[in-house]
Amino acid sequence: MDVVTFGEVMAMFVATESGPLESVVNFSRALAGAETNVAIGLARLGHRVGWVGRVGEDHFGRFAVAELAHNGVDTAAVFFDPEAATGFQLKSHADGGDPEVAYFRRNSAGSRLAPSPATDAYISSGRHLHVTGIPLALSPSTRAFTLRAVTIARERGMTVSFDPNLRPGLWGSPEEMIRVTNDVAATADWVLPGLTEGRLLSGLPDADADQVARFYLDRGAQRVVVKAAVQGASLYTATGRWDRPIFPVQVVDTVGAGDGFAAGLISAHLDGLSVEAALERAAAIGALATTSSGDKDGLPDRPELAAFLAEPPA
Ligand code: CKP
Ligand code: MG
Repeated sequence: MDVVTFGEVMAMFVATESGPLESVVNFSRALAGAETNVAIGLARLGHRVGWVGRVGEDHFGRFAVAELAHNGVDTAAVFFDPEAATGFQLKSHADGGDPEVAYFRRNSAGSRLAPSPATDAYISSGRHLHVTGIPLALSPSTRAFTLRAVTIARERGMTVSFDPNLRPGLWGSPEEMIRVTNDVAATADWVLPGLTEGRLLSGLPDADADQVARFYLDRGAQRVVVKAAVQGASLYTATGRWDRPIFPVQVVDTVGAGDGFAAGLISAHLDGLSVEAALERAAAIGALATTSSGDKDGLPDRPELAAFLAEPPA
């Protein structure tokens, strides 16, 4: 595998009309899960990528695995759990702003992911490990899985990217979220926080991108990319800073932009691109992810990416 990632995949029902979730009548079925979004983004670009997780032995579990396989993600390490159901979520685009999301994932099959010799071996088969903060929050066993995966990657000399993906509603307390997330971020080569996430995690509520980056560079990160929504993103190393504006696309839904961005960065790393070209690819895929209401539907294949970069929106 070029890339291995893991987490929880869910069915998602996206409102097909606008309004608060309690009023919406019609929904369309899609797939959700930050790490599966990244995996699909990479697979569509032709990289060999595997996702590790648990789903229920149920309709949503079969749907999720079929959808991953159809998109070219390796599902050999996905376990069908006979004792728990696949989680799902609802999403509605009320007028403007970020969508409203409701999770139905407590005690789900995905939250029962736990380390095993088989998953250890599977993770070892990768060159790069992509981690997000969500499995740190879901349950003690998914947290143990995350810590184990990072340890294996470190032992094997794999590169590790970490997207904090803070979901305060999934954590016991903000203090625990900040402490555990920063502990894992300190073990990664690349840390990819949003600016708002970085302010919360650094304990510097007014920090700018430079200060957030400094916080993680001081803790051992090789690269920090701070994503500041419409202000664009900045990549930092110990010796430099590169700024990248956003591509001005017609935004339908911002959910999934961070995952598209991560897929672009990892893909550029695998292809050996320059920092500038890596940021351009990340920004392009992040932008394309926002052009559809599903979290992964806007993710491009190679020809779509090339066409977008050849004629970017002005
Ligand atoms: O940070 P992003 O907007 O890129 O992440 C979106 C995903 O996994 C989405 O698919 C959702 O299901 C989730 O993050 C989550 O668990 O919140
Ligand atoms: Mg995110």
